[in-house]
Amino acid sequence: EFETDVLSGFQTSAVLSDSAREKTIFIRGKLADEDAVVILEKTPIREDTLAELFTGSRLKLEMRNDIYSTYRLQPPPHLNEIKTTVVCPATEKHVKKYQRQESFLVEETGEDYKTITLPYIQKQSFSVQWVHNILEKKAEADRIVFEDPDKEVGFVLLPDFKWDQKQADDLYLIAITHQRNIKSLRDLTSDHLPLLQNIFQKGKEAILQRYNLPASKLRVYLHYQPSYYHLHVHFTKLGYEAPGCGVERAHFLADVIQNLQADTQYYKTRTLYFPLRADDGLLSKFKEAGRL
Ligand code: M7G
Repeated sequence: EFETDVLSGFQTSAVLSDSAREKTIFIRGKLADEDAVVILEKTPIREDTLAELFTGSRLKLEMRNDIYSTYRLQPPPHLNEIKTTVVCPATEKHVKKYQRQESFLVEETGEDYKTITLPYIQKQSFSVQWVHNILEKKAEADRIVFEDPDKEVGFVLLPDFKWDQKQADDLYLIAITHQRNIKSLRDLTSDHLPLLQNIFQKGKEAILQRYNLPASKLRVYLHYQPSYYHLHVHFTKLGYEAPGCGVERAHFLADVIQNLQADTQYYKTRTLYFPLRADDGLLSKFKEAGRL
């Protein structure tokens, strides 16, 4: 950890979205002449800091009425941090990802995938450089929780950048495959079962060891469509509703494994359903093809 003033020159141009309930705000702006997106998020109050919060804070009374009173509590600085994520330089696609938008459910047949989706994602998807950096230990190497280095069935398990690792209540890790040619669920066949089973098994074991959280407390799933087309699996704590992770895109890894055991072509042939935002280029492609 080191201190930096990178955000002191940030010029806000627009609020892309915010949520009082999630205590987040997504801002677009300029950082040293480059487009940037900044995400601010207040983090959960941790039980293990309560004693310090109560003894070490300044308290101002706002009102008192009968048995009721409200206060403003000013915690010591280290208990009053805001989790901050910066994307810079941000592309137009990043801005769209974080902008509040109406969404529409798309029905994608196996044929639609080949004729509409695949050509689109081949030209239009986010860079997966950050994924390669993790696999090559060029970034986040010190955050790796577990690695199986095998070229075929291996993967890296590490905290998702949505998780600050301060408390297990919002535990969020991702497992990234060493294989680089699997874009998404649609590429999977029964040939990938050893890989998927390996991630499922060893991922759960590593999380039990490191965080003392058993499999019965985990939600293990893939997104379709993902934002990044390099196969990865999400591990989150059951009961935690991660911001921006609606149910519509989630496919349980356990189901994926069973579906492939039953039918090797399952994800090549099935119709898959997922939401797309109003301004998503892929949505326009489905419209142009008369599929919406
Ligand atoms: P996804 O299903 O492709 O997209 O998941 P989503 O963001 O629409 O859910 C990618 C996951 O990788 C997300 O949970 C991101 O929070 C996480 N992620 C993205 N980036 C750029 C990074 C990164 O640089 N480091 C880490 N550790 N996680 C990231």
